[in-house]
Amino acid sequence: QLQYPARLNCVAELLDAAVADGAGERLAIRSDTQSWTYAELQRQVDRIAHVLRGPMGLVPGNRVLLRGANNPMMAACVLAVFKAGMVAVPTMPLLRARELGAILAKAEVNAALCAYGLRAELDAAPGVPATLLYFGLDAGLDAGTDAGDAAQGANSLEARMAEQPERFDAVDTAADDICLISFTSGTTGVPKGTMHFQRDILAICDCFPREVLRSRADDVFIGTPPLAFTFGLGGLLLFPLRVGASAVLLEKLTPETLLQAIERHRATVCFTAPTFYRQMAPLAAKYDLSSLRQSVSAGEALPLATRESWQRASGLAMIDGIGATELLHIFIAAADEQIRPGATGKPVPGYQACVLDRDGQPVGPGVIGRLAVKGPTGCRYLADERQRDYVLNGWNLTGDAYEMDADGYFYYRSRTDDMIISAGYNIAGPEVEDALLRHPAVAECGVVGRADEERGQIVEAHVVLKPGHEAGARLAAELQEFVKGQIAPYKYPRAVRFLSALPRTETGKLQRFKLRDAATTS
Ligand code: 3UK
Repeated sequence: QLQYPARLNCVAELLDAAVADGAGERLAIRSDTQSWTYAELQRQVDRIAHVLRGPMGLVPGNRVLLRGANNPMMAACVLAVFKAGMVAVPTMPLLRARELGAILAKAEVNAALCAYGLRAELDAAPGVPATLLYFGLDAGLDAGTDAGDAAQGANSLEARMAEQPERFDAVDTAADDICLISFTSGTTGVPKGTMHFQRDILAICDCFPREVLRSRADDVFIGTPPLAFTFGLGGLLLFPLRVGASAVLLEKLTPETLLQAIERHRATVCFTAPTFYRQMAPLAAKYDLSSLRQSVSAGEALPLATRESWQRASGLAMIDGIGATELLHIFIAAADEQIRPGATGKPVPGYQACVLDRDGQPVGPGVIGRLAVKGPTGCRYLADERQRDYVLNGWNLTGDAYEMDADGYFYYRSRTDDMIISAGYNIAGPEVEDALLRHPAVAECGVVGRADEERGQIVEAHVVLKPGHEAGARLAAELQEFVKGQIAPYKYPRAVRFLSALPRTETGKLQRFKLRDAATTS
């Protein structure tokens, strides 16, 4: 299994080693406006690390809140915090002041580096640290957006960087020093902070991308997940660096602009969520996607209908992978000839997985139960009692209902709490969603259980239509009949509601609780 020395600094391995090995002139990070080689990235990271130690007066172990969109400076800030032996606390760009305040307090943050364009909510957050620098200020000044910009120049990270030496020796951290506190999106209750070690950063690079994706130095990684989400941090920064490849970081993405960017940058590996693939598929014919060799889907279940439509559009067999903030990255996946329709895949080499019943006993093939995972990374909640619910005898309980087959493939069914029980039948919403997505009028859908006196719960579908289709009782009845023709008739949605959009998190996850709330309050 994976072995790391007792002392290591992940950035010494990811960046300094690459430059020492001659990768200095290779492209590391590109955006629409910038292009940094490995040597340039190293200089930026080192200067930021000096700013953290010198002008900001921080010491190893201090916690630094990070706030920025996907761009080279944000990437350099994360790496600098790791390199300086400090703890990065990345935050999602759309978070509001109150949510940021909760993170500042919970993570006992000492300092912050914040993109100037995202300062408003942080400045308004309760408990914002006094030690705070903005980056990307120049962009704001050029645009002349804000009269206060000049005054803020004193707090510019770049201005401080210019005064610093070019080389910073990575702090000699222990392999199990914490370097990252990543907050879950928190669909229920207070967000949970998950703590990860220096060696965990390398461990995720040495599992999924090496064993399943088979990433190489000539790969160009591209995609949508924010660097503040571990899906994006791994896929769009750490994985490419580990093999001397390059990453394309893009700030504002739509299905069209992602397709354009794949074409323009000749990207080879794409990371995004199922909805994006679903929306890109009908547009793909207009773009040259011949450079792509793998498309990775994660964040929520990949419906078979979506897998098929993206495969038709791109010619690529998709890699579905389940990951979690608690486990840092993907732990079950399959690529190429290992792909089995309907299955997420098999445990990524390095990880073990099994399916447990309510009492924590393993169940055999073909039985739905609770997914349990063990591997080089795992859940360590920051001061949270929910640790007891997530980890049982070293096994991580992800909250997902899964089924295994006789060959050891794992099939996602639903979130454990989302299983719909109707008239004694267990019905998994995602299966009904997959059936609905096959209907030509359906663009997006979410299926939840609605309380029902007679049946306990009924299956309720929330449907977003493609342009040119009319919502109404006729179409609802047609969709119901359609589902009955696709899967066992008892699973059909007894209620159908039409919406203009589905509620989603910044990470692309359907917020089923909002659909359920809407279902009970009307
Ligand atoms: C769900 C999936 C079915 C599942 C993540 C890749 O999503 C990530 O982390 P989160 O903490 O959510 C974890 C939960 O999301 N999920 C994710 N991927 C899949 N369900 N099929 C999938 N392929 O419920 C899981 O428990 O936001 C994904 C890498 C890093 C990540 N943090």
